[in-house]
Amino acid sequence: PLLGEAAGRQIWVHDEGLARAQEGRALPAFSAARNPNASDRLMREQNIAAWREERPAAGGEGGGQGEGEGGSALDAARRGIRYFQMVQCEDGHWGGDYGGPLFLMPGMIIAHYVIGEPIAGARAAAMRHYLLNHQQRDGGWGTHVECASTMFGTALNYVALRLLGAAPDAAPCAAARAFLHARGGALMTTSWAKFWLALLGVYGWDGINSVPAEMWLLPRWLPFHPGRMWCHSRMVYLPMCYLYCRRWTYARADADPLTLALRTELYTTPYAAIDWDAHRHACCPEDAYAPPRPVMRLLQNALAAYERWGCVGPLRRARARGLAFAAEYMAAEDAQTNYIDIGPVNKAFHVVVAFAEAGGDARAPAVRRHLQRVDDYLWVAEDGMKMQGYNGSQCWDTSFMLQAVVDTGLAEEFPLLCQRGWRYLMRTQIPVDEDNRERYYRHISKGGWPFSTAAHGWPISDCTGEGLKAVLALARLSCVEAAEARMPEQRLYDAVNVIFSLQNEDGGWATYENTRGFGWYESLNPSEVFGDIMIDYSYVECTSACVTALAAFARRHPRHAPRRVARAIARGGAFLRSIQRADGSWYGSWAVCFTYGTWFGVVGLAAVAATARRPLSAAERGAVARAAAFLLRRQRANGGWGESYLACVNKAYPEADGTRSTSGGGELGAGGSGVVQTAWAVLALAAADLRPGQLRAGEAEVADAAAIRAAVARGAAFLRTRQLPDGDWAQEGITGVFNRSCGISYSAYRNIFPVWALGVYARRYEAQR
Ligand code: LAN
Repeated sequence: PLLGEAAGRQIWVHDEGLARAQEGRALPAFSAARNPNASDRLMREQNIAAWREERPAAGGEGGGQGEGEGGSALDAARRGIRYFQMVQCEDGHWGGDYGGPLFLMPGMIIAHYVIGEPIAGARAAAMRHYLLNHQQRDGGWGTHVECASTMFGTALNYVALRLLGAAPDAAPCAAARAFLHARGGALMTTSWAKFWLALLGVYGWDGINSVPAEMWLLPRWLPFHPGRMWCHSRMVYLPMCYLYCRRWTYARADADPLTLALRTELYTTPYAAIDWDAHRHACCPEDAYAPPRPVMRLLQNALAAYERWGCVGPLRRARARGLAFAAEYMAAEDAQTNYIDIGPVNKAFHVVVAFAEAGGDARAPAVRRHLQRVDDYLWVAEDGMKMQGYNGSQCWDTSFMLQAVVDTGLAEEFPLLCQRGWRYLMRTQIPVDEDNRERYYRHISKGGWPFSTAAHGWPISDCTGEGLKAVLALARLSCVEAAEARMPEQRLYDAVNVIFSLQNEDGGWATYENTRGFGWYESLNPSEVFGDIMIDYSYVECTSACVTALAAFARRHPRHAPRRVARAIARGGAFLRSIQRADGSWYGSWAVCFTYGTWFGVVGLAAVAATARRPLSAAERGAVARAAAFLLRRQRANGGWGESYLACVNKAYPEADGTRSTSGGGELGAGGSGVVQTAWAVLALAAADLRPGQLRAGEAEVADAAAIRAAVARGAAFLRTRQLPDGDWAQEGITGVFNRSCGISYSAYRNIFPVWALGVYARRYEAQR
């Protein structure tokens, strides 16, 4: 049953009439060669055009652009909010382009093709536009928009382009084939790409490593069980096991001229002569960020033998039972998420699974429901139509923006913004646990906030933390109190309960669930391209978000479970200290990179002491001082900080001061600085400049207070020089990341974090000048 909740749903509809009226109008200029990140212009232009309230005067209040041209940092923050409130959607959320990965859309295109509903018309044209924009000079595509070409990106996007109607002898196709053939053809792409090719019938199933459905029948108490995996890996290998065990293949693969042509185009040797089994482990070395370990290869070889000889008698029945459970599990996931599914990979696989389960009938209700929810993943910007990494980042962006606005002290100037944002968070908090949740390895949900929408419904630890903080901050505003329904206290307690329940034994918080498996699971990581995906680890971001949320909650509701709150916070703080790096930084796993992690680390530690109403301990102060010293060392000559996604890949802050690092893309902004990283560093340093109550008696300020303040002022000045006249900032390099290696766009970050940093700077420092 579809939930009525539509808030946050972002879909693009092609308007034939409008398209005809605009024919000939130049598309916004876009050059992936200059910067592969689109600045989300189409959505922003539409929302701004629909804005009915007062518009900011050109150039904004308090003078022109940049520091030194008059106006204060607070004015700059205000201009930033005035601009960004026009981008807010009516239902209260911000969101935007959540593209970046280039390995997602091909799966969706293949899924449509194999169920007999190929993508065509305007949609296909918009997707082709995107693919061509992101094809690189060497003919290939990266795994995401900023990285050098990979066999993963190229094999998939080549096939996607062909399925969207490109002719094989068209120049882009010829160039892509040259890239593929020079590296051994599609036999050398990655396992996930091969899987899609096998579904399409242009790769042999014997060349795919086994994903046995029997694994779901293992007893739950075993140290290894797929139910203990990180939910994203679990939910990808679930449809894979189903499709693999059925060796499901596009029915017309042997007769369709297009698949027959692909069988010759993708390989350097005749298709019929390929020894598939010999290529199960083959993968181009450039792609292999996390090459499967020897023990996994042994296991895969044993499973290959099992697939050939062992799957008989009682074992056949076990497979059938495993398959039946997998089908039931996927149906439950579809129902729980309103057919959105947890992410873009299992979503595309489930389209095929629903079709297979319906005996190849594309009119079956489950298939139709799936197709209705494809649009949730598609996004249109000036670089074309893309598939996003999620059904959006609505709740996450909104929670941050609302906290930023409150922290500028300007919130009461923006009642509409606050009221709408409040309503979005109220509607998006998840009201109930999933039915039968234990059978499907689901954690509790009631009281949590998701990353995107209520209809998606998977709660996440840090989204719950940020959502709770935003709600607590807004509840005190008179513009919200006067106009909006109060949030029942019980709903706050439910959120706190979700946070409690997600704390791990190590004191930290992971993403969606507790850490259920063990570190050695990583030696069973079959993905080749993604690192640390097998279990849900504790992260600095999730831990800090939960610690600071509990601290904010305790300040307003000191009588609710005070001892439990205090203990959770203290354990969280100890965990944060335990994962600080020797150089004083924290590694950011979900955004780029050390500035992000360090911001979370510092504000987390500050919250620990604040809740205990004591000054920071010597250990905490030492940790904060080391973090500050790290940031001070990393500030660039122009006053900013800057990292590209390569900082996450290499686990090192980039030294390069150039605008582009030399190996494989990676955008750094002007003089090596970017506005988003600069904002995180400013926020982190301002938090590291401890106030009297945070210091021990007798200490007036931290040792390097003067250096911190000077650095913060230069950082804030940098943000102001980069602000555009309308209050926006230009889109720079990609700021999000996942699984160590893949960049993902957060196009709202360039507005949210500079506003936040300027606001904090203005209130804390500017007032005193
Ligand atoms: C996300 C998006 C949100 C993100 C934060 C909440 C920001 C983070 O703090 C915790 C991790 C989380 C929830 C996260 C995890 C990995 C996701 C789901 C993504 C980056 C969005 C897309 C990505 C997903 C794994 C992409 C599909 C690819 C696979 C390898 C399955």
